[in-house]
Amino acid sequence: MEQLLNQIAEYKKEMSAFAAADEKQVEEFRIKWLGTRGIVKSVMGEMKNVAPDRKKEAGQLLNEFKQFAELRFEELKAAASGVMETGFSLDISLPGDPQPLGSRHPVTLMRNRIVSIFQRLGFAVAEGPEIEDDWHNFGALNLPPHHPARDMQDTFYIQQNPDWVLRTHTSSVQIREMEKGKLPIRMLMPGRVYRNETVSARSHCFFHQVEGLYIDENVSFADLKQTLYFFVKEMYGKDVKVRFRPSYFPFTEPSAEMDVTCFICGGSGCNICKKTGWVEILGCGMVHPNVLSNCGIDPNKYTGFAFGMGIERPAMLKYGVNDLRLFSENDVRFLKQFTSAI
Ligand code: 2U9
Repeated sequence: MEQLLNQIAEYKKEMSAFAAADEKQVEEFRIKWLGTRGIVKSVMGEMKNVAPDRKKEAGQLLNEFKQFAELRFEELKAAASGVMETGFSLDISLPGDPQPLGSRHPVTLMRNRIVSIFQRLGFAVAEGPEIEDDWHNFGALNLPPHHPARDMQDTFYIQQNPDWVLRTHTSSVQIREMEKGKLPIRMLMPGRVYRNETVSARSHCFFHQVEGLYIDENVSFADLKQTLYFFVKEMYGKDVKVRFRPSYFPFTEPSAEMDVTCFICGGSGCNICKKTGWVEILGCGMVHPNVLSNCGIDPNKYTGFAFGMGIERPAMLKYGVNDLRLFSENDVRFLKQFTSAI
């Protein structure tokens, strides 16, 4: 009996000291200790050699020994299969869950194309808030108090504060840049803008635009034209022709709209250009002296040009999209169709 006690103590020590590197070694442990010809079984067989008056004590001891071996086996199995104390199973060798890869939105692709052309001319990108105060959206831009653009019909006003609007153009970001007083300014303002319009295939209550602003000493209309010529050649190809038509914006004087020969029909006349052979792509002009002084810039020393263009229309033409609403429905079947390097 004493010999059995010592033997069991030795075996327990051996089992405790054993560590399995993998599940194969756990199985080897099971066969050695708990298998049909394993050590536990043969130790249990010692029962027949124990004196009758100590059989009860030996029975308890042997049962406890068997439980010890079983528990140790469970521990080794859990450690090898990565079952942690929390009960979560983690197998780091399994492949990860597949993450479906998204694609860039067509409006983002078109914005990036436009922005990258002007960046090569040294224009930096600036962003600003979509909720604006009346001054930055209208007042500073020389829009008089009763200008139709301020009408509730055209502009979303914020109920809690009549001084706040959803910006109707990104020109408000230019005003913020000019107010900082750091000149010269050569900046591009891409962003989302809001107009109170009924949503349809051709108009939406929000859309995206890119505006640009260049202010320095001696900036002229010739600089404006050359900058936009460069943009058009990069964007639509070197064979495209350009024309300027006089226009009116309260924040620029003189103002113009720029057309390019229709890149769908090449100028011969189609539905897109309404048979005129020309497509309007942007508005532009020399920054009005009132706008400069509103932002603390001396109009006798500095001049500047500005331009603005929508993003959705060129994106619709390039990608053959015929309904503006598709851009904001977030239907992945629509979105996954567009790819590009930028
Ligand atoms: C400042 C001064 C002048 C930005 C300009 C336009 C002309 C223009 C429209 C084109 C299509 C907006 O997206 S659209 O509806 N924009 O025609 N934007 S000049 O003039 C500025 C901007 C900022 C301080």
